[in-house]
Amino acid sequence: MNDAILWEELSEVEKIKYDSNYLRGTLPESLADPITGAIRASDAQLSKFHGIYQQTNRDTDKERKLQKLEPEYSFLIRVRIPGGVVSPQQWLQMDDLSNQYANETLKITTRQTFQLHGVLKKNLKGTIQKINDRLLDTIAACGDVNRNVMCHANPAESVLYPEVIELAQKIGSHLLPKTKAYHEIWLDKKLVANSKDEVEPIYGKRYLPRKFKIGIIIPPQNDCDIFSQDLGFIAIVEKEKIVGYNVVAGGGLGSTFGKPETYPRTGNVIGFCYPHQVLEVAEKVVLVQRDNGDRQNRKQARLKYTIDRLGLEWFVAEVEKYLGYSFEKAKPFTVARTGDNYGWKKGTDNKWHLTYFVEGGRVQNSGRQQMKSALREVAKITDGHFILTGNQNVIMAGVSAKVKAEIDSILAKYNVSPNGISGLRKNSIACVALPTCPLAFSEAERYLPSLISKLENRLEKYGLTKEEIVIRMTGCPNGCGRPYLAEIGLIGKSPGYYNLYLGGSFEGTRLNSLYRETIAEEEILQELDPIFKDFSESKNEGERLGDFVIRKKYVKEIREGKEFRH
Ligand code: SRM
Ligand code: SF4
Repeated sequence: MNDAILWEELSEVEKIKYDSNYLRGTLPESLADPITGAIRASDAQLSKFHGIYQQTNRDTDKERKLQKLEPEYSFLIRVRIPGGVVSPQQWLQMDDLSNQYANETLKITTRQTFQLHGVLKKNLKGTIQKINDRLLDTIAACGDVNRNVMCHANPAESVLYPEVIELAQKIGSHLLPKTKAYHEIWLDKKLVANSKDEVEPIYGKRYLPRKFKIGIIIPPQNDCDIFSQDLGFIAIVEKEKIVGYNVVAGGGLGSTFGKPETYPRTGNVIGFCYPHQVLEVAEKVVLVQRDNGDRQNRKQARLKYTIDRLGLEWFVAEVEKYLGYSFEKAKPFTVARTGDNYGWKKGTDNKWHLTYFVEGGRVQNSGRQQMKSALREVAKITDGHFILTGNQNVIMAGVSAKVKAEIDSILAKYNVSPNGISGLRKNSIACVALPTCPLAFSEAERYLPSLISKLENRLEKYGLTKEEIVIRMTGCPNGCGRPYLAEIGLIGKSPGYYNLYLGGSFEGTRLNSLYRETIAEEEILQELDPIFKDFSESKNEGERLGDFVIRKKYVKEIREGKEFRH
C-alpha cells in the first residue's frame, strides 16, 4: 500500500490491484485450499485479469442454501483470441476441454472468443495449461485492462482482411499486461520473486480504472458494433488500399436501473490517423484513461464517463498532447449492417468461407441437432480454419471446393444445415444470463429462441419472415449482448419480465429508446404485433424497422447517451 494514495476515497478493487504484487495476490493459496470450491474474495477480483470468473449455479443456489451447503462453485474461463481466429487443432482442444472439464458446451461470445462454463477449482490449472498448449491463452480476457480486440470477421468480404486481422493481433499484444504472474501461477513457470523489478509500462500497479475495449471494422460492415467500443478504428479504403483509420472513442453500453448517471453511449469519431500510428493512438488513449478515469466509483469509471465529465474537446486535446501530434480530420464513411452475412462466399483468394448461425453462440448437441459433433467433425477434415464473429456466430473459413462439399454433408448428417432461418432469428443475440451469470435478473440465452418462435408466427402473418430485424436480449442492463443498439432490445428486469426498447438502427449507429417497461411474454407479443402490422403496411421502400418506429413516432430518437432513460 502506498501512503501517498488516499485509499479511503478509492474503490476497494483499486487497493486489491495495488497490493496484488502484479496480479498474483494469494491465488496459489486459494487454489490449494481443499476446504472450499471457491477462491478468496480478493483473488476472485484478480482472477479476472487471468481470464477466470468465479460463479455459482444459480439454478441450485436456493436449494443448497436450504441444505446449508456452500453454493455450487465453478469457474468461467474466457479465452483471448484477437479477431476470433481459431485453428482446427485449437477448436478440437476447446471441444475436448469442454467435455472433460466444463459443461460440454462451447460459448461463442459477443467479443469473438470462447468461454468454458462450469470448470471446478481443482481443474482450473489443467484446463488453462491445455488451452496454452494449443497456443491460446486467457490473459486479459477480463479485468481492468484492454480486453479481446475485435476485428472485421469475414475474409470473403474484403481483400484487406489480412491487414486488419494482423493489426488486431498487434494491438492485442501491445496492450497485454507484462506481469509474469499468469505464467507462474498457471503454467508453473519459474517464480519472478521480486516484483520490484517488474514494471507494467502501460498500466502501472493499479492497471486501468475499469475494463477497456477495442474494435476494428472495414465499412460497410459494422460487425464489431464499432460505436459500442471504448476505442474503435474504422478502416478508410481508397483505391483498394487502407489509407488509414477514423478513430472512434467513448462507446460503452453498461448501465444500472435507477441510476440515470449511468447510460449506454455511442462513441464519437474524433479524427483520422495513418496505419503506422494506430498502435500509439491505442496506447495513448489507454494512458489518458489510466490517468483520468474515475477510480472512486466503478460505475463511473469507463472511458465514456471520463469523456463526458471532462469534455470531448479536452479529451481529444489530451490524447494529442500524449501523442505529440494532432489527428487529421476524419474521412467520410458509411456503415450498412452490424449483423453477419450468412452462407457460403468465395474470397478473392479462391477459398470458400461459410458464415454459420449459432443461436446464442452456444455450440452444443441438442436432441437430433448435433451442432457440436458436426463442428468437431468439420475441424477434423477442414483445410481452412474457424473465425468467431462478434454476433456469436462462426465462419468456417478458407476451405477448398472439395472441403466445402464435405462440410455441407457433415452439417446435413448432424441435422444442422443452416436452412430456413428467419430474418429476425438470424439477427439475434442473447447474452449468457442464467444460470451462470451472477448479475442476471432474468433469462436471456435460454429464453430468446422460444420468444423468437412466437414472434416469427406474427411476422409470418404480415409477410415479414425474411425481413432482417436486429433483436437482442440480455438478462440485465449491463449490455453484454449490446441490446441498446438493437432495433428491438429486451433487457431483463426480474424473472420473466423485460423492458422493451425500440429504434436502434440496423447499422449500429443509434441507441434505442425505452418503449414499454417491465412486461412479460404475452405483453411483449401484444406490443410488437401491431407495430409489425403497421410496418408491413406502411414502411417505405428499403426502410428498416428501427428507422420506421422513429418516423412513426413509436419512440423518440436518441441522439446521444445522456438522453437515454430506462
Ligand atoms: Fe459482459 C459482466 C458475459 C460482452 C458489459 N459479462 C459480465 C459477466 C462477466 C458477469 C460478471 O461480471 O460476473 C458475464 C459472465 C456471464 C457468464 O456466465 O458467462 C458477462 N459479456 C459477457 C459475454 C459472455 C456475453 C455473451 O453472451 O456473449 C460477452 C463476453 C465478451 C468477451 O468475450 O469478452 C460479454 N459485456 C459484453 C459487452 C459487449 C461487448 O463487449 O461488445 C458489454 C457491453 C459493452 C461495454 O463493455 O460497455 C458487456 N459485462 C458488461 C458489464 C457492464 C460494464 C459497464 O461498463 O458497466 C458487466 C458488469 C461489470 O463489468 O461490472 C459485464
Ligand atoms: Fe450477465 Fe447482464 Fe451480461 Fe447478461 S448482460 S451476461 S445478465 S451481466
